[in-house]
Amino acid sequence: MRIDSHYLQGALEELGHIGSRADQRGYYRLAWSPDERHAHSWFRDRLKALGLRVWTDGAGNSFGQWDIGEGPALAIGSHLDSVPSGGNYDGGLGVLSALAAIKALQDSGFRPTRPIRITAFTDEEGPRFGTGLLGSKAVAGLLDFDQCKNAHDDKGRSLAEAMAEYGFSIDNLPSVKATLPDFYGYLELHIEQGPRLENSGVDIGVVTDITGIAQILVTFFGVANHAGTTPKEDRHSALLAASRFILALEDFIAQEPQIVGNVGSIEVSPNAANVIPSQAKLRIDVRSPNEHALYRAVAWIREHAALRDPDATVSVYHQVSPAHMHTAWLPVIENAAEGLGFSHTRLVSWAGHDAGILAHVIPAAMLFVPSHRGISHAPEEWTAFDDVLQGAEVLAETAKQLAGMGEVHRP
Ligand code: HGY
Ligand code: MN
Ligand code: MN
Repeated sequence: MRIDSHYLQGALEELGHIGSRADQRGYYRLAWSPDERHAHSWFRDRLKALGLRVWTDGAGNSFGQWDIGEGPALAIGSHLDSVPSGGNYDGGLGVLSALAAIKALQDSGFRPTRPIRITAFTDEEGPRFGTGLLGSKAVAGLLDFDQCKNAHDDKGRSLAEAMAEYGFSIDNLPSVKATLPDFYGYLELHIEQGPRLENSGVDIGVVTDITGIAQILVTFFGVANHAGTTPKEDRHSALLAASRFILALEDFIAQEPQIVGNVGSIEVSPNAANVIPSQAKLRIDVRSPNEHALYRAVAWIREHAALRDPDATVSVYHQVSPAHMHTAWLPVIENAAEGLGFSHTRLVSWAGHDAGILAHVIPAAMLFVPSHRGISHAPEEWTAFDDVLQGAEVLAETAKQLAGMGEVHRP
């Protein structure tokens, strides 16, 4: 069985033309944007060209199914949205590798005993509405529907309005979970988004666990006043409190081996050099593969925000629990890699993924390919095509094994 390298390379290049901007570097395939929806319609055309049954569900997820065999389908896929100024490989490579893998299976004359479904989930990243992993959460029945109904982007556009622009009603989101019984399990190829594989010269990463994530909005308050005339002892700057908090957070995380954290954005009002800030909003991302450590990080943030400003508000707007990959499937990926002559190693994913949501309700597994210099969520994100091809071959071989396997227990 061989991956059609021209097909895969061509698909990557075509996707690479969707979501780039003339005046800015990187990709902007943000959820429910014209570019992201274009990527999905382009992808569905590719699915149709492979002779698959194609549809979209109420969450805007795109599917193509090889209707063969019987029973629930093995799903293979990832996401097509990106972070702002992101790369073309995060998510996109998993979706296109799934395309190439199913083409290789079809071309080889393989006939699976169960259907195989290629999926592209909506809004995996979340930066526009704070609704990360929306598409996979909707399928898994783990969506916070009230959060979705109240979600707005930084231009005041609601998620409901953005969805309606493409013919999707937000009211249909809760019904998407009814499709879950059609899923036998889920397999995802993804770039590692870190330096471990490239630094160790290993071809394939076999994911054991996916980190938990909490994204938190912390708002500090001050008193707006004149930057020149206000006596020093009377100044109450929200930005100063936020700055002290950020440095303290950095010190806390530095001594916590199981926690990583990032303050990714700060909004200051009224945001003028000659006005003492009355408000400073921080968006924080903390992660741990250990549920207790993640709770400790959130508790630390609540406690120390109050220490810096008794009026500070803390709101956790996105939280996913750590997830274990389906243990029985790890050796299937490892055997596929070995059979193809590729090296492999087990590792924990510090990036969140759709597989980390689905693993709570169906068997799920992930494999990684190296990221050059470990860079991701940036225009420099890149994976050598040899590594791309190796990953697609292991994905196809693993899918072939799983599509032929008997029933497995659901988590
Ligand atoms: O943020 C993440 O870990 C993923 O890339 N969405
Ligand atoms: Mn991703
Ligand atoms: Mn990402």
